[in-house]
Amino acid sequence: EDGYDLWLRYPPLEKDIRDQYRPQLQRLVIPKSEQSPTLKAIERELVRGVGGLLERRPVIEERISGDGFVLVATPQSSRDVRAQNFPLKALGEEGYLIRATTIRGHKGTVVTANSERGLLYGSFHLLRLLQTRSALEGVNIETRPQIGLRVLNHWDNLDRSVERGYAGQSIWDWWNLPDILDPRYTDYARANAAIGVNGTVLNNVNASADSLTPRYLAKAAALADVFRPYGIRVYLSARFSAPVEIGGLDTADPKSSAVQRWWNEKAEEIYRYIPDFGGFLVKANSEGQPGPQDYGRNHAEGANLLARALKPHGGVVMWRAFVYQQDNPEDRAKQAYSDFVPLDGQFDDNVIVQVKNGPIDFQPREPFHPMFGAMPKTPLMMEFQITKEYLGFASHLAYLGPMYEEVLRADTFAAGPGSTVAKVIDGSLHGHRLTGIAGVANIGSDRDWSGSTFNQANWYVFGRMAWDPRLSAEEVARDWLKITFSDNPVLLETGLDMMLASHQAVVDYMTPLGLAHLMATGHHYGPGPWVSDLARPEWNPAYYHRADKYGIGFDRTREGSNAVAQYAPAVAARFASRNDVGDGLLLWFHHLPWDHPMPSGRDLWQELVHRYDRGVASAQALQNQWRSLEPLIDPERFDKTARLLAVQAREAKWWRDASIAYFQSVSKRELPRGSAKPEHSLAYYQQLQFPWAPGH
Ligand code: BDP
Repeated sequence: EDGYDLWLRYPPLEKDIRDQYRPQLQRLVIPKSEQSPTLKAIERELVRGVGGLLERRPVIEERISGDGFVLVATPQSSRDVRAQNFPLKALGEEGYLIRATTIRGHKGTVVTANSERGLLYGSFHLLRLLQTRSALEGVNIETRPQIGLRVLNHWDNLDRSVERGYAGQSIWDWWNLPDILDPRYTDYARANAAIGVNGTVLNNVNASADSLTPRYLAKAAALADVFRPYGIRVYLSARFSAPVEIGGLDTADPKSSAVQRWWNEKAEEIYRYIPDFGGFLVKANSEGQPGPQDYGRNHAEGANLLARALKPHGGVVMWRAFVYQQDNPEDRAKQAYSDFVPLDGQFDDNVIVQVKNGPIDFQPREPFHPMFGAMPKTPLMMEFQITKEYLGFASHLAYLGPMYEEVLRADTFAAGPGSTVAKVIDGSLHGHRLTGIAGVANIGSDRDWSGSTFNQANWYVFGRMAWDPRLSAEEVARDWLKITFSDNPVLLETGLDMMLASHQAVVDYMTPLGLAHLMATGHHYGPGPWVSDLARPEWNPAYYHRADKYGIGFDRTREGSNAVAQYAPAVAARFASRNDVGDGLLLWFHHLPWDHPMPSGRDLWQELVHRYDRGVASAQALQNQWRSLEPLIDPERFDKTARLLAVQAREAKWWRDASIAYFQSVSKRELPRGSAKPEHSLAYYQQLQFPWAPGH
């Protein structure tokens, strides 16, 4: 058990369960009118999955000949399915139906859909039913994805380094592509198809123009060929200045006809390599990347340039809203909204604007981004980070399900109560057909893909919530635990406790009470709340916490930066109120005196220390809980996880001690009784250096 199998683990189920399933899954009927690679993939997966879980290979049949069949077919490919008249209309291109039924006197299960892709997703769901020991009798599942583009963003460079990647090198072996096709590519596609991911952006948003050269297009095309049977489209991050860098032009100005021609021809070329190419992801005028503003044009003009090149081929542009500039020193949290909201209505219809979940940058906790709900005429897609750049890299356990859930369920009030972020991105709030969600991948060449077993759960929950943003973090975690380990009730109870507590634990020991961006320079791993010497003000932790002798926090109310005004009035009023904002975001929106009374009866200073202590205690608890599971888990995965949890417990204390040492030096307050002094002096924590931290 080295973790390679992810949620495609098919070890034999417990004997009594196997015995129940066997008669129900004796024969596999997959009519294949032609040589369809997707149908072949389905057959391979079902044979492997059912065969493994039940320790008995199903027989493959052309037609149903007895009880215990699994019929996987569309109405076009099977007369038996046609005759049943299943209600497939509402399932769209990717949805599916799984139903227990009787056909010509034989009892069995049907997986049906309007397309082979639907059959693929349905087949993986059927396997999930077995993996989670769910009953097949009377099964009746109808589902379709709520969001159209469900994509991973790989921040992978052509030299195989991964920006903010903590699980080895890039899985794309660019040098040896297209000739050598690592079997991992197929397993990657299987793993994604199993959770409904249908797109992948292969290269870093800080893109090299080389990815658009013929040499690299051939490599991307080879990957696209592997992924296609699994319903996964390939996208590329495009560098806005590519016409200059690889096109020999002297400008990348969207208004230049030479530039327009260049992109049109580039798009034609790409579609010759990859006929179903998905489109471009673009980071422009952000953190030094080139963009339309270099030529006095706005984001819409930049996005539309690329959109028009892709339009004839059916491609889309995912244009990122992650922008902040030096000339907006007042409040970085406000910039994306200020730049983009005035452009609402100016984007072409194959542009979707990709917005990070919060207004700053993947911090352990942020409020939802104020752009959600504020651009009714523009489709907006969510960008979550799966890799944990600001949550302890691959080392710390932080199950992100609760964080995703918190954001998706947040109410923007854009069209009255109930206007959740989920409804913005699934298109239902403002009637958009183009919808999307992206996750910055945590995948690398490590044997277990994500650097730890529990990190796999973050990839998993991203996919599941992308399909259905209304799922709860808890139900997904329960499925994942069953599939990854077993359905032992003790394991499930403890595992769920651990997973559901882990994100808040990290928030508590890193950035409690709505603090953010307290990480040290360069590595984003350890504490550096004292840092205040970086060139740009908004790169410094001190800019974010604003702590001094009198108090702490960022005033974003009307008296401060007034960032609250970017939210709908009901939300703005809540965020602007010290009493209603809730302690999770208190210091995000308010600068308060150290003796500000908290609902707990403590004052703010004591509460801050208490949260750090609580975070350390939770990290310790994770370690102890895991230890109690030793008899229930295979030694390999148990041991690696135990070692990582020991690292986390130690580093939670480092975070707590360093942060308290610093904040105490500023607040000049006594530690509350019972709270231990930091182990070392502030100077000790300040001089720690990590020049070789991964993921730069
Ligand atoms: C920040 C990362 C940086 C990314 C940037 C982005 O530190 O490496 O390039 O986001 O999303 O979180 O573009």
